[in-house]
Amino acid sequence: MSDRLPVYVLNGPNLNLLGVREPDIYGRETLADVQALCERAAGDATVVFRQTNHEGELIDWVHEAREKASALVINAAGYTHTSVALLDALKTLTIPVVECHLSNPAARERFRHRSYVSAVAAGVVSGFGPFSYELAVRAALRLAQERRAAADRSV
Ligand code: CA2
Repeated sequence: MSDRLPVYVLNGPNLNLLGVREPDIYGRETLADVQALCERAAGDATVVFRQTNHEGELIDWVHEAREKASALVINAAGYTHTSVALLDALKTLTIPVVECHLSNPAARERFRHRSYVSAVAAGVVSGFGPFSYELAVRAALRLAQERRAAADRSV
């Protein structure tokens, strides 16, 4: 069994409707499909995959990740563009954070161009549909592994 902490993949509001509504924007794959993709991309590593429609719950999970995760992938959905509270929570993390989006917010309406998550993210993956998650999980695992290697070197 691995002694490594899991990668957390947290999803914000309305992403539970993935594959059910607006397939022309967000595609036909469901959030369960995206979860399976993340688990495959993680290989031996464990993925904790969650979705909520509630800002406070998302923030509670970010706090939980502080102690229990090796890295965080987050698609905060609409809260990406609005939530200072989420930014404040993310700022308390010392683990790597990878921001992830299905669509490319920079190519959409102006109000989607600002991201409060980007300020604390090691990197952003957007615009590739569910494949964004695969790339984001791989990046998060790589960053977590680099952190472990650096910590091992310093003892
Ligand atoms: O592209 C992304 O992943 C977004 O985070 C999705 C958010 C949007 O507010 C961001 O600007 C970009 C919206 C998530 C809503 O998801 C739905 C999925 C299916 C049907 C309706 C909404």
